Amino acid sequence: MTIKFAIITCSDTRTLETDEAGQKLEELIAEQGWECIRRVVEMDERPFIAGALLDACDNTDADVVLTCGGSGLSLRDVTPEATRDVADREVPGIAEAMRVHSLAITPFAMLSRAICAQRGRTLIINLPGSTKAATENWEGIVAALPHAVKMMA
Ligand code: MTE
Ligand code: CU1
Repeated sequence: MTIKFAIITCSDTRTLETDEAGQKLEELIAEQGWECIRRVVEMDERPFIAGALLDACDNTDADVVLTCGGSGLSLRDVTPEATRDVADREVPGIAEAMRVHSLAITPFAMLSRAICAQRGRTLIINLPGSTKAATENWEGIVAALPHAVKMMA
């Protein structure tokens, strides 16, 4: 079963070309035999991120939208808030699993405010912004994604 992904990197400083974590997520998706249909970079502005989430959920056939970055404690970090703005309901277990997995690697994992949520038949997952952290969080949840997508069909 293929899963279609969109990636939204939330950063004031990155561009598509310098978005190393987003590029790494594309590789991790391809490794599973899945498909990335879109990758964009948005500034850390809540309405911009919410708009990009709405567009990816409602105007593409992405099953899963990954955000990358903006989930920490800096005052510019607003990705979880933008996610909540567009969410129908949260899926807390996915964020819990990311933090459980990540806390075995670094205590900084507790500083993630990431959430996961559903909008219609699309799952939104907040991942952290560094390449290392995004990769580790992905590894903590990847096994459950096919069943999650199957349930939303
Ligand atoms: N999770 C893992 N597995 N590895 C990491 O290095 N970094 C943490 C956390 N989660 C980290 C991690 C740090 S330092 C922060 S600030 C938060 O993710 C939020 O990251 P973000 O602001 O880039 O979204
Ligand atoms: Cu941090």
